[in-house]
Amino acid sequence: MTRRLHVVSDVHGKTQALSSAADGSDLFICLGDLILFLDYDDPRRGIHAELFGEQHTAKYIELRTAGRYEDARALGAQAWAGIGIVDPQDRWTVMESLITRQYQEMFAAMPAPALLTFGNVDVPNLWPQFLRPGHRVLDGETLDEQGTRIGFVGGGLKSPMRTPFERSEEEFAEKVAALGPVDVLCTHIPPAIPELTYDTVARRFEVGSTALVEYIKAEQPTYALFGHVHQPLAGRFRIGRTECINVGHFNATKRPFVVSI
Ligand SMILES: [Mn+2]
Repeated sequence: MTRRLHVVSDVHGKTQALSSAADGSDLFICLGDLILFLDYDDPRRGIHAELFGEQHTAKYIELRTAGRYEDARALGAQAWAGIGIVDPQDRWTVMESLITRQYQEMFAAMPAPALLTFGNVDVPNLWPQFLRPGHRVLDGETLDEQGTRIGFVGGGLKSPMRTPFERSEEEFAEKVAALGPVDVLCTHIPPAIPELTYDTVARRFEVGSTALVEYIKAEQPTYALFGHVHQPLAGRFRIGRTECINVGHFNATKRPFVVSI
């Protein structure tokens, strides 16, 4: 029996659209990046804007877009000092409370049942308190859905962006190796294929995984589904018989990727 699968990734605060993203599906999957720190298209949205205002956020986005991460960090430190918070632990306490509020809204809107994994812009240890019945988090695990094997690996890899959930290549590769053969591979980040990792608007390469490329070559799942790159040079790429597909930037499209399995 074929089943209709809806997949979203990079939700980044699009709560309202998320609540109806599973409508008409047999199975719903979310590949992470629920939090909105910065909206590169709208300096009024997100945690940075909430803390430091639109003007500072616009400047911060400009520096990061130019690849000037150190300058962006210096500007950030200045802004924290400006609101009287200097100690990194105190900063985290403030961030955590804002992230927690976003998660409250996101998980309330998250369809159930849902299969979930983490993005690089997520804080995994804050998830358990918000999960509702029917929400299942998978990371380095495979489940059998009526004869279709679906494997999940969450998180990102170390990057100059220093996002909240970045793993070492080794740790990521271990998670991939734990999957065994699958029909559908679900990850937040793409395999390290230049067409899939290049963002045409940010004009830089995001980080992809070579462990995923090796896994796909060896196991040849039918689909490798992922998100992470918001405006990819290629939304699809073939590796042997595997169709590698970026499910799209839900924050912008407000639509799930739909596939029959
Ligand atoms: Mn993202």
